[in-house]
Amino acid sequence: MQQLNSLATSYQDLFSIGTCVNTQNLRTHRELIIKHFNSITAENEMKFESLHPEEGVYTFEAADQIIQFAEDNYKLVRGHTLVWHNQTPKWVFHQANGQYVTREQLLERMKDHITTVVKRYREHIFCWDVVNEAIEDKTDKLLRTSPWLEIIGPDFIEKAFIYAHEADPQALLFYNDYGESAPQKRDKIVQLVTDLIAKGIPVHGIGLQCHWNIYGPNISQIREAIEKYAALGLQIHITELDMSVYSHDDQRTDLTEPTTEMLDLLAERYESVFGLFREYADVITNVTFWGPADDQSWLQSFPVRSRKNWPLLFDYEQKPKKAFYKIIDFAK
Ligand code: 9MR
Repeated sequence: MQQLNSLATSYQDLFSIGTCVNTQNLRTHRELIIKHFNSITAENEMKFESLHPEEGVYTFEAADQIIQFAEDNYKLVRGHTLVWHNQTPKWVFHQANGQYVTREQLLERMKDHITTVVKRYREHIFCWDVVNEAIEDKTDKLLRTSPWLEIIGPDFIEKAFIYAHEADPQALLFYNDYGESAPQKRDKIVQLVTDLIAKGIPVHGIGLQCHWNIYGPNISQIREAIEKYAALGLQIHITELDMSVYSHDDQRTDLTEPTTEMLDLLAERYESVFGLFREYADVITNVTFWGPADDQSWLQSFPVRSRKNWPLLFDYEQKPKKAFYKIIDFAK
């Protein structure tokens, strides 16, 4: 049988290729990850609730295991994520009597968390998603409601970047969000980052999550978004790429295998988005998939329960799909 080329090796002159990992798939998908990816992101193990479940209690075992894997196998590590409204334990925002902490107290807790985590992995993590998903996507407001915003105010974002930069001046610091190609949200992200740059805040990149599906967003919308982000003069990372085989409002749960049409469309979409990424390889410096293979995708049974999905390049058996061949063949 013909040997499969490595995805990461094929792209080594353009950008690094990543996958999110967890302590389970580092065992079950070990060879696949080692062969095809040269960058990894912890799927959950470096989030606030994983690292810092109680005040004064840090639990680093799982994150350390991921770092060790990266060291042993020469992988880059993207840090994910320092400040987020999700997967952050309640204690962070509350006093013993249940009331919110003060602005000063929350800033102190944020600083303690960021400093401890970023310093611990200083030698190993080349970039951090410092603030994740802070933009509001339903109304006209710029920032989504969260305890971070309510207690500290909008400058919680700049403070997070400043603390992260103090803890590791070498690390590249990213603002990371989803829905990045929709014009309204895109413009809000651009506004937020433009303001940070104008204030001299140490921000070095924009993370475009790119949780897409086989029907959209369309290529011209993605191109327009990349153009606008590139104009900010920062690096772009594609941080959580996947391509659901269902449109947004499709609720069907009957499929046990993807249809041929789905796999063809998936291949076509991956082919065209990677064509675009290659065109912008001077600003796009990392492309990370949100999972090494279909069976490890967060989209299994989410957001529709008991529904299978096939959003990645490798299938349940960890075999390459048509989409894989479409993006690895560009040199020909
Ligand atoms: O893939 C992650 C899943 O295992 C978790 O249950 C979920 C909890 O919020 O987070 C998933 O990863 C998210 C990432 O950290 C931020 N962007 C959206 C991702 C998918 O929900």
